[in-house]
Amino acid sequence: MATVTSAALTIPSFTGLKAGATAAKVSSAAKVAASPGPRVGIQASLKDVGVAVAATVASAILASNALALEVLLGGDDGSLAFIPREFSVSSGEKIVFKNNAGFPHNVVFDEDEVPSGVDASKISMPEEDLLNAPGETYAVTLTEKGSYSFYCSPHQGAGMVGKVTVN
Ligand SMILES: [Cu+2]
Repeated sequence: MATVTSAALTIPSFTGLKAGATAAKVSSAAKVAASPGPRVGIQASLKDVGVAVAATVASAILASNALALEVLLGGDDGSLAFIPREFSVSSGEKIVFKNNAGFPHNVVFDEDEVPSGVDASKISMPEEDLLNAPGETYAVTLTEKGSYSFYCSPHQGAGMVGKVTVN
């Protein structure tokens, strides 16, 4: 079940969305947003939304367990950031980090900021491994509940860091 941790959830605009196959995906995913409050758009079709999402998503957007949560590496505006920067997932939910702009990027979990018993190296990309092309992805599934911090090793100094809470 999806949970939304931030009351200030922003909703990506789907004005740029093309009709057709992607629209079908969005409507089936929209059922997930069962909680009261703002309606939550699912970012299953991020590639078609582009700029609107990069500009508006500052918080978590969650999919059901059946869907992967997509996190962009780099903003369309050239910002060196994970978008969203902080988010929550359910235990076992897949997280897909997708190269967007400003690459090369990678995804490295901080060994000091993962739940005890979790081996950060097993959920991280190797530090020397980089996503170099647009659309390349790195997927990870976290099962141990708790909070995890991660960063992009080439851009950690520029503030490209993020945090995921596994519920
Ligand atoms: Cu980076």
